[in-house]
Amino acid sequence: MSYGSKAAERLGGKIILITGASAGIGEATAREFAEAANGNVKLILTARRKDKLDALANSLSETYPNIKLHVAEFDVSKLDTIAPFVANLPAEFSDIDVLINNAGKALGRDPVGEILTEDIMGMFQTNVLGLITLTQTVLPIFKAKNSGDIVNLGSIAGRDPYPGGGIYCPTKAAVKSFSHVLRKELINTRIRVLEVDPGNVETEFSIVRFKNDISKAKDVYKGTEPLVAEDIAEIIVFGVTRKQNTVIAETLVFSTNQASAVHLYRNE
Ligand code: 8X3
Repeated sequence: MSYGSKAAERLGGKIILITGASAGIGEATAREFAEAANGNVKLILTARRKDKLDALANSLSETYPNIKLHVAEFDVSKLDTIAPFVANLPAEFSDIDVLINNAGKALGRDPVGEILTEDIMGMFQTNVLGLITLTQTVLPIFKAKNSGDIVNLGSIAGRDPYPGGGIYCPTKAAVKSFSHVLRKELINTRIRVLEVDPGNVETEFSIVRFKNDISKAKDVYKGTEPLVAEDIAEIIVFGVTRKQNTVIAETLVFSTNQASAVHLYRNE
């Protein structure tokens, strides 16, 4: 999507750190920022799957020869690696301007009482502890220059908890609560906190949730016209490219045929 010259100007030369950039919303957001800035950005692309990040970086460099990219294998759930990762960023990428806390996952839909401990730990470790720790680590950089954007990926699950979401929903509610606290604590700064809460988005999300059971994953979107990663990426980039005095604090994003976590119109 074209955001026009204002957006390109506002993004010009900014350093943007994206977690979970190897696929889905993270990857689409990287592409969207590159396009909106016409390549005049510095992207720090992080995820666990380095091969996918390399492929994304190659594709971005081909389209935007002027773009600056730093690709790093980085797992936000490994909390003790976060501070060294940020401290050891190459000088050209160290003064981060925008943090996109995108990495997150759902594991299973088991009812409470039957949830695997490893799934509980996995979701909290990435969605909550990783997000909080990375934000805490980057925040001093923003405070030092009194500017910066934190974009937290929440979910309809954080607003409208549903059966089978005994852990995923609370993790996203935690993201919402954390975002609120941050926005209030930073009220006397020029640091902006944006939270984007998607409904159903067809990405690897459900494949991960159902542990590679493709047919179960496909059933989630059956008969619907779900959002795709690019739809959310457009909203993230739109938010970040608003005037400095404007913060799109919270955005709930559904496909046209979704009205709550469980209200979905299926044309079948
Ligand atoms: C993803 C949407 O409805 O599966 O965050 O929780 S949902």
